[in-house]
Amino acid sequence: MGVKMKETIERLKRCLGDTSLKIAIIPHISADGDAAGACSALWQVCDRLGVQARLLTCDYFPDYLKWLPRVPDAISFQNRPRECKEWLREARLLCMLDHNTFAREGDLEFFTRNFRGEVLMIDHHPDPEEVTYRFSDTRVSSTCELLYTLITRIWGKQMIDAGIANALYAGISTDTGGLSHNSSRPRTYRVVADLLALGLEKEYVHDQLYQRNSLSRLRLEGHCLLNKMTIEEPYPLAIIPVALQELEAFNFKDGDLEGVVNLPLTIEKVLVSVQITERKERVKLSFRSKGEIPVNLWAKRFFGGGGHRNAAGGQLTVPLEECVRRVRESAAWFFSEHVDARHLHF
Ligand SMILES: [Mn+2]
Repeated sequence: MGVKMKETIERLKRCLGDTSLKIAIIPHISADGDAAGACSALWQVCDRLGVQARLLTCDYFPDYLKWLPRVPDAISFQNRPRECKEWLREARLLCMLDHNTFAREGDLEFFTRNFRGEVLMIDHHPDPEEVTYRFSDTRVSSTCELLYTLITRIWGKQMIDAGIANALYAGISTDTGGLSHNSSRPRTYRVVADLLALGLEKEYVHDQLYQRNSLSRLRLEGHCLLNKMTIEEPYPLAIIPVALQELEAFNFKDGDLEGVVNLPLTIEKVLVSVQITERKERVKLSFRSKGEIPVNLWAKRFFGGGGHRNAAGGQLTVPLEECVRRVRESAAWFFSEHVDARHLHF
């Protein structure tokens, strides 16, 4: 831990020691388990400190994350914009969790960029924006792992109770595919071991996250694999384009396609997988890869997005077919520029 980090922790500790402080906690658009887990954990810490917090989101949390303490109390800018704006005027600390730029806060961006108080960022994506207190480390498994370190450095392990441990573990587990990727550092397992000792209810969290599928969600997954997935030979690339109409036919709810993009990578020779999903006003893209292949560069160059080396996202406001065409066309560039020639063929 560098001097600057120590100094930042001291300043942050003083700042959060003031119980008259009001804080706003904000996840990224289309919150995932890591964003929601971190927001839940941080709000629970605020509750224990007696600090008033609100969780503001530009959209809605998916149902499979609503068991997380405090997540059901989130205020959405979609249906309660006035309350969001009011809290952002009153709050003195804004906490952006699991994202590196205000640009990932959807319609809240305009108001958060013009926020007058201090800003805390806790995140693990590359190229973070400059803010007052920045904890950003691309080597950690998840924002929740980094948040654990921050909480215990500031208040000690006694700050972590079962509710906070569950939330932090939810983030670590979902961002690593159940500790399968992004989790090669011993530190991640030490954090999980600590969380277990501090009351983590691991079976409960697994059950909530992974064993509460609806029948229509599982059928949608089957439809994607059976009818939609194509292998884009000669490249070791799978794509899964899904139209809005199909989503509606399967009674789609936010979060229902979570993890589907990872499934093609279980095919031996597939090295890159792209999920292309048509939503109401845009087409969302989700990129995954194996090993050294940097799909974030592909997402950034052609699809207005970015992310991690092995997991990235993007979006376009063009029709679905046009988006699929651009993925196919730019695949030639991506595979020749960024993929080792010996992996070039399926
Ligand atoms: Mn994350």
